[in-house]
Amino acid sequence: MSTVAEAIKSAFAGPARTAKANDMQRDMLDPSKGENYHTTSHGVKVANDDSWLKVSDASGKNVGPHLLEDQIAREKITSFDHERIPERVVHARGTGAFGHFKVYDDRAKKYTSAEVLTDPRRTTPVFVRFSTVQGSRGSADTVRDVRGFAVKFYTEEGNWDIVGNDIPVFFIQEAIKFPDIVHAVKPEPNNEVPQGQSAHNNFWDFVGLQPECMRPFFVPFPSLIDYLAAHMVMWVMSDRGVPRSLRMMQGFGVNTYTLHKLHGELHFVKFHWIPELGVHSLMWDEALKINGQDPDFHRKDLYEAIANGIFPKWKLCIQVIPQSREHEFDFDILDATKLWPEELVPLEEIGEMVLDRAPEEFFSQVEQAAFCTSHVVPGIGFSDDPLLQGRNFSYQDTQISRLGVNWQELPVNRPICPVLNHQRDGKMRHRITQGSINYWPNRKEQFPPVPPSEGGYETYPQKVEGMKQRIRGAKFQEHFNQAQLFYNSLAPYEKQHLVNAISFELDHCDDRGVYEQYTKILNFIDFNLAKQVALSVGGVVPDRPAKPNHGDSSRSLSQLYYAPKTPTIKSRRIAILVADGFNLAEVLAIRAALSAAQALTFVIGPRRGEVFSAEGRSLAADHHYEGQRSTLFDAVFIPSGEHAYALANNGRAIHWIREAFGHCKTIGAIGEGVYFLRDAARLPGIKFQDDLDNDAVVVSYGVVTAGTYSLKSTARDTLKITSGE
Ligand code: HDD
Repeated sequence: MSTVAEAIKSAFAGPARTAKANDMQRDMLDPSKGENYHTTSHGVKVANDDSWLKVSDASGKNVGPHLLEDQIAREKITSFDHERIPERVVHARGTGAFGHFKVYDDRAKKYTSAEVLTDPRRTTPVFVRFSTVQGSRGSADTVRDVRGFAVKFYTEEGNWDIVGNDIPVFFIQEAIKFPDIVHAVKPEPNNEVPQGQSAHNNFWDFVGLQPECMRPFFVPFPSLIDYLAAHMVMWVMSDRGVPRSLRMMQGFGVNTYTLHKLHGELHFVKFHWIPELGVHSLMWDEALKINGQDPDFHRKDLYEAIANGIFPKWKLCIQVIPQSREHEFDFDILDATKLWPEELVPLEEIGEMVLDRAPEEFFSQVEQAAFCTSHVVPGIGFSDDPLLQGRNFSYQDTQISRLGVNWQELPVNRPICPVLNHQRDGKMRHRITQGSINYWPNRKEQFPPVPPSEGGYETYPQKVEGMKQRIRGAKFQEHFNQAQLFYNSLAPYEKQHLVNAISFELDHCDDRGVYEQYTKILNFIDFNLAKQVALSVGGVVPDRPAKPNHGDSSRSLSQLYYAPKTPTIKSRRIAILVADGFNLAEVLAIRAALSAAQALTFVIGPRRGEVFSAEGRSLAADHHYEGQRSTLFDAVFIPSGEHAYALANNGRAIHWIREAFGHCKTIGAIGEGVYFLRDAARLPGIKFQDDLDNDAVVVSYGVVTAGTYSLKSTARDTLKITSGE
């Protein structure tokens, strides 16, 4: 067996899903095991880690300055001074987790030789980093923004990265515009405002100030100026911009890649991740409040689910177009501002990814994680998608400035398979390669290239012919058809949320020219949309559409399409609101039933710690009413018992329920709990029956269902607390 084969075998020894964990073990320190004392970074034991060396008298009184001589203090301070690395220029705020990926079968073999996509016996370790785009490292999680969804597969043939987002299209078509869109959306250069949002003049100026769209639709000459963002703006302003959880988002590779095998036809491909739990969002009001109440809401939610063994799962799907059909569509399939409607190119489900391990140390495993679109493995390649071509340059480059030229040696980034080449030196080189050879060809035949038939990466031999020009094709210059398609595909309430979101953002622009201009652009997408937004933000109210809406829709563009076939409350956070005097039996029963359905329950009481039931038995409240507000939960249950009168006299408890109701949370109550809802919380628009004794109610989406629900039956029957769509 060759050395390479041996190395692969030993790296993957044991269960393959733990291969990356085993690999990182080499660099891991478990402080609870082995030696336990303090040393300098050069290994000398430290006798005093609390005082800087200084001059004092015999009594210990300080009589002189600190001494520069203190090598121990100097080393500690210098190390601290250099703790930070530059944050990512975009996607600075993020979190991540490890897991594994497996294909269901070998159906993708007709397209590709990539074994990660075709060998069902393999389990490939993965690391996924989720992020927001605009804000800095310390910004909040639930801002309105695109979410990054970057997946690193540690395959036996090397690392493969799908550096995607939770939205299938991008703002721009050409990488050369990336610095402009990023500068426009990021805080403005004069005052560094705003943080964690796109609601400011520069962003809306950039996405609105594009002269072409004001001309007739067909632009008869090649244009260098973009007007492309219309489609993606619709997505970000929709509910997609405020996900309920990172675990409830779709992921998209966005760019068009290619699949190929030796001597086969080239296929264009788009990658999709579909979450097991469906696609769900926060309400905007909720998101705004969570930003203040718990800015780490998303990262905590990810780790909470993993810690409770409810591992986030996504299906990997592909859309494939053979090269021979490239020009059959009325959009260019290499244009990253366009999606491939599923009605035209169906999704093929090929595998599943599970995240089951949180990082042990954030900095070394998440902050230092680095992705490159150019990292592909044999059988997967690039297309001429101009955005992808530019990205392939940009990522490697940015990693060098963020982490140094040897960034691929860092534990989270290094492949599991052997890395054997003649690249050497550079800052922070870790590996020590023995011997005198560092070039190819060499007399020892060390590290020879590998022919494609034995696994060497082969670029698909594509025929190319043309003129060198800075232009874009005609199909690249149509920007509104798919923006309309997206808008038309939304449910009425999703459309309303979109109107509200754009209205919020434009209201934050104080330059009249900017918000007036964007309301004009909306009229190229939909007349009603433009009218509603213009009326609320003082924009230009149109009297007729600037472009007729074609009326087409695609059902998979609404989040509703992804509701799981069997409704689930797995991992949902359910609050049980109590005061002293509650009915303990009901609380225990509902807790048991909800836990059986893998929901997470939290008792919220007047204080953290002991609260007392009607019989005087104690139960530990996880939080108090002020500590954790309704925004942090998916549903709430109020048991019966005299405690309801205490709740009814507590303004915060009333606010708790009213706010939950306002955010369309499911609310369940029994007995006196129902009186609390009816007489104290007075949920608007809800009619309760007159006689509610011993009854239970569920209020869901403003509809009340009364009846006697059994607390002993199965979790699904119990109060029918279901996840909100
Ligand atoms: Fe990018 C980071 C996704 C276009 C240049 N990008 C970055 C991350 C994600 C994406 C998820 C965070 C990776 C991580 O977690 O470390 N970017 C996208 C998508 C795009 C896209 C889906 C469009 C299809 N990006 C894009 C272009 C360029 C860049 C056109 C430059 C020409 N992106 C970068 C970057 C970043 C980055 C500056 C910042 C940090 C990093 O790369 O590692 O190089």
